[in-house]
Amino acid sequence: MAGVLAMILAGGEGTRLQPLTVTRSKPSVPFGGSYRLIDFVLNNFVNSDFLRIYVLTQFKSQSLYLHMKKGWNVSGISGRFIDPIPAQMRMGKRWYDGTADAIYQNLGFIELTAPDHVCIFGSDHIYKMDIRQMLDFHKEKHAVLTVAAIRVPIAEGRKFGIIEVDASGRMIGFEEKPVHPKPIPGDPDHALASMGNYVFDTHTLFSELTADAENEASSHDFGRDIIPDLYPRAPVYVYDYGTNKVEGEKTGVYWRDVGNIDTYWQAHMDLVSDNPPFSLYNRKWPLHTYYPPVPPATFIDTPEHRANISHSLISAGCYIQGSTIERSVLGFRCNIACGSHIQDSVLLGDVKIGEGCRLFRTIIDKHVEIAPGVVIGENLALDRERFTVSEQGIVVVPKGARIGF
Ligand code: ADQ
Ligand code: ADP
Repeated sequence: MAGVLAMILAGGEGTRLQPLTVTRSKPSVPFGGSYRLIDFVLNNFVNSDFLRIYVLTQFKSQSLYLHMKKGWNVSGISGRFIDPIPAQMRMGKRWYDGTADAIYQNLGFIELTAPDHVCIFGSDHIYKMDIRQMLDFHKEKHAVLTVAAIRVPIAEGRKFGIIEVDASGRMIGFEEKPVHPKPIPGDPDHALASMGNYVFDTHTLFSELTADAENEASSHDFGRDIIPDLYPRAPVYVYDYGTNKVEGEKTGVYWRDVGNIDTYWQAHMDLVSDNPPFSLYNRKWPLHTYYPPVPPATFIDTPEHRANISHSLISAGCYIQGSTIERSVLGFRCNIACGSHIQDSVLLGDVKIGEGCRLFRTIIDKHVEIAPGVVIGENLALDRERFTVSEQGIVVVPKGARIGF
């Protein structure tokens, strides 16, 4: 697949995920115990056999950079690379304006690799996708641009680019984040949303981005400017993600935008539900990430309390003494003292919980220490005074906090 280059947009500020994005960019937010958000798109490329990948960073990129260096270092094998590119003001003294400008400022890297096709993908979503199938579709249709799309409930339509297609799959309408999203004909409850993943012919990408850069009225964004301008005058096609088949997968397609605390928490609850709609166990689609050198998770009964764990994901390096953990996800190196009860919660890693604590519907960021006997998530009025509480009542304890000392 020498003709394909991947450019991953990983500069997202993630303001709606605060406080998880106070020190790190959205793509480096930990997810699912052992992973970071960026891992899912990287695994999609690597498992599709595409190994020429640039990752464009901008905001608060140190944590992302470190994760990539430790977990995704394939440089050195000729022709294969996964390289982070920091924003470098190559086009003058300014950061990236929009997603199209992020690519425009790095066209030089595309010239260096001279691909036939450039895949421009976001890095904020939980999903699996065999990208080869999207590329095949793009070639079959002789498209200059192909946009991946998924059906979403009409009420969520205003968060996305909303697409209209003709019977052949050609784009005939596109509105970025419309106030009144158009439903799919014959299906009034759903709209067709752009997943923010694009396959471009290199030539078209160059000419469109160069013209856009000269347009002072443009915000230099794929969704707001490039796509609406291109589809009426050139063959832009829409790839239906619902038809994508990942080898070894037993569930249907799953795609989640974890843009705010509630959707981030809900995607974790999906992982620990009775029949998880997203599997971490498909050996044909291994989910690579960085694993720290820590021992296996350890569970110990104490004379007074049994360790009682159900419907939970517990990462390596955790040490759990005589506590109950239900429907929760624990990242690396969580230490839970005896007599605690953790339910419907997400601990990002390096968290220390004292004896007899109770956590309910709580997200705890890294490096947090909680004193014995602290209760979080049962009295939201009190929690609002000390923590961030989401619309749906999920409490978030920020990174590095020491609670109850
Ligand atoms: P949004 O998700 O709102 O809409 P945006 O915030 O631009 O789009 O983020 C797209 C991707 O680019 C993300 O992965 C983000 O991390 C990254 N990114 C954002 N700004 C960046 C910058 N300056 N430099 C580098 N990377 C950056 C888009 C589309 C919609 C589509 C949704 C799907 O515009 O049409 O429906 O994605 O979620
Ligand atoms: P994360 O919570 O994203 O894993 P860590 O706390 O493990 O972040 O730190 C990862 C790296 O990110 C650190 O080694 C450090 O280099 C950088 N980092 C974290 N927080 C900050 C900060 N407030 N300012 C600058 N760099 C930071």
